[in-house]
Amino acid sequence: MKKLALHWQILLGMVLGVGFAFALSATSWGAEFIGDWIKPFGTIFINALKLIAVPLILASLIKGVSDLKDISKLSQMGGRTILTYILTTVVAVTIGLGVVNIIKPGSTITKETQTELLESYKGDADSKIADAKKQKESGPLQALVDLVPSNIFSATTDNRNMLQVIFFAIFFGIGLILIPEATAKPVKDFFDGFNEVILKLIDLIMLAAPFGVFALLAALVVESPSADLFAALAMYGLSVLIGLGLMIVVYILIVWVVTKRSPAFFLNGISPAQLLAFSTSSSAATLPVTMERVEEHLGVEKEVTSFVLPIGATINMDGTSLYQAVAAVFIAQAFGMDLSLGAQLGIIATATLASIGSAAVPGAGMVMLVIVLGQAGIPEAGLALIFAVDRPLDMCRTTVNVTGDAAVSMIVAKSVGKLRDPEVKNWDDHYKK
Ligand code: DAS
Repeated sequence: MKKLALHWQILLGMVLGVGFAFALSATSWGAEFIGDWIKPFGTIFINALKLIAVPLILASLIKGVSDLKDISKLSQMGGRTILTYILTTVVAVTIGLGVVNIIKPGSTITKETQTELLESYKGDADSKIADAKKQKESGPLQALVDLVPSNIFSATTDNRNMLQVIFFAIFFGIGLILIPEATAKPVKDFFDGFNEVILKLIDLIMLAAPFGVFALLAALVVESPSADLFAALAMYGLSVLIGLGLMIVVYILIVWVVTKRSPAFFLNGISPAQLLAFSTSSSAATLPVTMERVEEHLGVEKEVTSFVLPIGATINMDGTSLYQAVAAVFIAQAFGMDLSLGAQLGIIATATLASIGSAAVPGAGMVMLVIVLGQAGIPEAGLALIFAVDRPLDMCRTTVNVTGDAAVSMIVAKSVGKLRDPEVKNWDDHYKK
């Protein structure tokens, strides 16, 4: 049978996972069975992807930077990348504020549901508030200090330290540019080969993708909150989803106008990474596939993908910043607070900064939301109101985070003349390589 294109394989795994979980939810033992015997395979799949994310960043970034030959190109691309990321994040937060002020989901939540949520999710909210307090207590330059790892091997131990790995890889790549070409060549060849091996490992892991997402979605269905909670928070969830949907349209339009690539071309190229982001709720776990899709199906040269995408996975979280704007105003509305325009503009600034600080792992956006709430004078305990539906919304905002990274990498590539016609017309050609 002709091999199914990757996004159909992933979609099939997702649909079967949801169907399987719903079928078993009719039994008394279903949830436990899925938790004990199915969910672990989803965890293994995500861990395998994260396992290769760090070596992939190291190898591809060191190679990408050292191929730049001179440092001025590095700062040129770096400047364009960071600026474009900040611009798309500000647009995302503004869309979020627009949607939540129009729909006003906070006015639809009843007092008894509010009380129930505040009580039942108080523990969860308190732990996120404690995490955020730790982050706030560190000085204003802590994020800068955290950028430089004291030990590269400890830096590679946790995906939250991805920025430290990126810093080391760029630093090492600069060193390679500055030493004589003859001495640098064997080192660059090594990282070339290392990169090829990692890309092959990605292919192998992706062979398990349908089974991995099957397990992830089955686990999600059995762990999802009760239907009445979804109903009570439906307008809030809808506000986030409308905002995220509008952000995807913005990306498609920007890519269409700036790079002349059609919406169908863009979505067909990035959809496997989007589906993986949706299933894993982790930009870090999705990064290896995002890099391969953007490079081989969207035509962005490696020296751009190896630089722009790892940085994007850590600091460019447009979906998260949009969600933080909607959540903050929703909580304010639920508490009967009328936020001034000044407070809402303040949310644009803090949500943009907060999404940069969010780690590329599930639920990270929630911790930074406490910072946004604090800055806007909104009760942080209100976090409990949105906990119940955070996981499905995390899946959606992570999908937007990854889509934004891909769109920006195409725009940056176009601006430095590194966007080519993709060599791989479809995923199968890649396997034949
Ligand atoms: N799940 C995060 C990510 O990986 C985003 C978030 O928590 O909002 O992008």
